[in-house]
Amino acid sequence: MSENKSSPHYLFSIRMRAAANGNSGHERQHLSGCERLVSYDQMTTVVQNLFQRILTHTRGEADNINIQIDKIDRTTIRLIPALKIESLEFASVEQAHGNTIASLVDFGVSEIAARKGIELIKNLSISMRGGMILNTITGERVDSSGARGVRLSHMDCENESAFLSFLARSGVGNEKAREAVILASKAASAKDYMAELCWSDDPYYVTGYVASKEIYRRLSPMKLKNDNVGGRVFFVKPNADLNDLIDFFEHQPVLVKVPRK
Ligand code: PML
Repeated sequence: MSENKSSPHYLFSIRMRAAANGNSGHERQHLSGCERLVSYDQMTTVVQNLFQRILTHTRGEADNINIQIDKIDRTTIRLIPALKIESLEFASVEQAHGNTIASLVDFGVSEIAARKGIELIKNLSISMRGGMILNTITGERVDSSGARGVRLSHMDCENESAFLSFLARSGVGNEKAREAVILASKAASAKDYMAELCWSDDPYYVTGYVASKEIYRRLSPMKLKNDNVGGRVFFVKPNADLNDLIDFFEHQPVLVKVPRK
């Protein structure tokens, strides 16, 4: 890192990924990933914590761990609002998926596209690093990122303690949900975004969510326990500028701001 690294004018984007070698020995299988955007003073602790998490994740042993740190000029960071959190519990995956479809339709996604999103995640044989982008009307996949998917990056909350108390007030208290609310809030602030659907690839974590431009609706169970495949789908307007959207998802630094108590 060059000069001025501890200056308040900069934050640091920390990205950590764990992967396993595929059967062929060539293709890497995504195991776990995490993102933070922190000050220079916080960096050592955050890197240690993320590293610890990557080492103890539940999806198998890593053959490769990649850590990338980039200095970010604060003037390039956009401040965006957090989505409002709701949580719903269901007796079965089928019921949760039924509500998922109704929620997505409510958020402006066609029923065909909503069903397609669920099927695409259900039919994955291995988890993707990023998400798939679908046309919100036809359900057609419009990105060309293949099995990798489009990964959102360069994001965090603006104020850690305010964010944690916002999560607690919303009845949420775990790291997965913390990261997912930040990711979904960033996605929701993109121009041509309509909605998102996601459930985790953690075999012990069965809560997923649907999100709109305003709401982050948690639904449980979105899959059966011991299923280690999950995924993420973004629904976008039919005339979306995909280059612009993907550039925003991957590169635009954002900090998520929560409403005051
Ligand atoms: C993921 O692991 O990326 C998905 C996390 C889903 C979190 C759902 C929640 O508990 O709010």
